Amino acid sequence: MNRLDAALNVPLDRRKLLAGAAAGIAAAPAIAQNSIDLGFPGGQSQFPLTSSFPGKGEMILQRTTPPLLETPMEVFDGDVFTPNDRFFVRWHWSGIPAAIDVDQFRLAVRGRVKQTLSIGLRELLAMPRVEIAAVNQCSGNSRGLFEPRVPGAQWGNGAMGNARWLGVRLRDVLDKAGLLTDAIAVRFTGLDTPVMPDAPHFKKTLTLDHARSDEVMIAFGMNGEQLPLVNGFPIRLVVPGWYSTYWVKMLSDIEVLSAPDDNFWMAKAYKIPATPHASVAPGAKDFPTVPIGPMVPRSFVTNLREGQRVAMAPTIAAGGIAMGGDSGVAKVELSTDGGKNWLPATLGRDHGRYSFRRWDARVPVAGPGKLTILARCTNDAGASQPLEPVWNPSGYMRAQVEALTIEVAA
Ligand SMILES: Nc1nc2c(c(=O)[nH]1)N[C@H]1C(S)=C(S)[C@@H](COP(=O)(O)O)O[C@H]1N2
Ligand SMILES: [Mo]
Repeated sequence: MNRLDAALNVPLDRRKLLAGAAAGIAAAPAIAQNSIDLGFPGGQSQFPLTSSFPGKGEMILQRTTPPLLETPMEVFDGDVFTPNDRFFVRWHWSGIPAAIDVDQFRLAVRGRVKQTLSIGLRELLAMPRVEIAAVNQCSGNSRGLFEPRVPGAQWGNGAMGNARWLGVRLRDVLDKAGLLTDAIAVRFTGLDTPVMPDAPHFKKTLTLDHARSDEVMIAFGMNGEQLPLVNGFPIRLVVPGWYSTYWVKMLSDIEVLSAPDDNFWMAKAYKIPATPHASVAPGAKDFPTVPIGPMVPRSFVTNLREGQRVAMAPTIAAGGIAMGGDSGVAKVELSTDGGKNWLPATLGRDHGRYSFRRWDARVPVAGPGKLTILARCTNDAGASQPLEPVWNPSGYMRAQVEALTIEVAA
């Protein structure tokens, strides 16, 4: 048994320990000692930091129940893979199991299938495995930066993370059950439940073709370890290149459908304007919408903070991360003159098209005073970040070129 197998088999024999560690999920975290300013335009942008959630280090506390925890930006300067204990957390409903009995756990595969299945974890772990590096990003990442402001979780840029996901192809699991000829879509549900009895369970659906693609997987490993409970232990759906609303956590039910899914989470929530960059004029209401889908390119400076003072020098080091969305990072360029001239950054190691990619550059400094750095990513499909702000009423899909201003000392 190799090291990874050993690591991933641990939970099968240690369910008591897991239950103990997970007990904190429903408890109110201790009073935060420190806070962080996320730099939102106008209004409150100070958030507490907390280390009181199971399996998590210091995180930005957006909400306690159900947990919304954001990754501080400096974490992304460390490595292109986000440590599991700093990986962001988002749940819609607070009925989240505080422990999973790994011997009892079953994944159901039902609906328009030849044979209904109830798959245990040991069976899943024994299937052929795949590993993919992929960014998990909330549709509403960076929502707090929208101008005018929009309702919803006021995330800074840290509702995203990158991991090596290890698991089995969804297609292999579907093929075990066998699909009936009228199957057209696949719906996913986790173990979490709403608190109000008539509220809609969180359910997301992929078309059958997408569900059967090479990349879509059921993951039980994350950066070489089991998933943290709050990131979906024991298994979650991973949909590389797509926003994480589809990445159903604590996956327990796979239902093959013969008609498009009109459940609340597909038909009403997570809809974006059917416009370029999902952008409409602020205040617009009546526009056609589509369910959110693939991600788009983004890039972030991670080695400098907004407002940071640096010593005068001919050039200064700027570095950060970029993602291509649903295709690889082709280039990252920087501008210090508001987007008139762009200089290329050097790209770091390529971990695959769905991964973060490190970039580094030296930007010229004209003289003392404010210096605004713009970073723009273009992906392998030729899509690039717009300079104009993105706006829609739900605060989804922010992807414009971000500006970071530092202060060069005289
Ligand atoms: N079961 C379940 N899965 C879920 C959700 C949820 O509420 N319940 N939220 C989704 C959303 S909107 C996001 S942003 C991601 C967050 O993944 P993470 O908590 O592992 O970072 O989980 C997705 N999967
Ligand atoms: Mo999300």
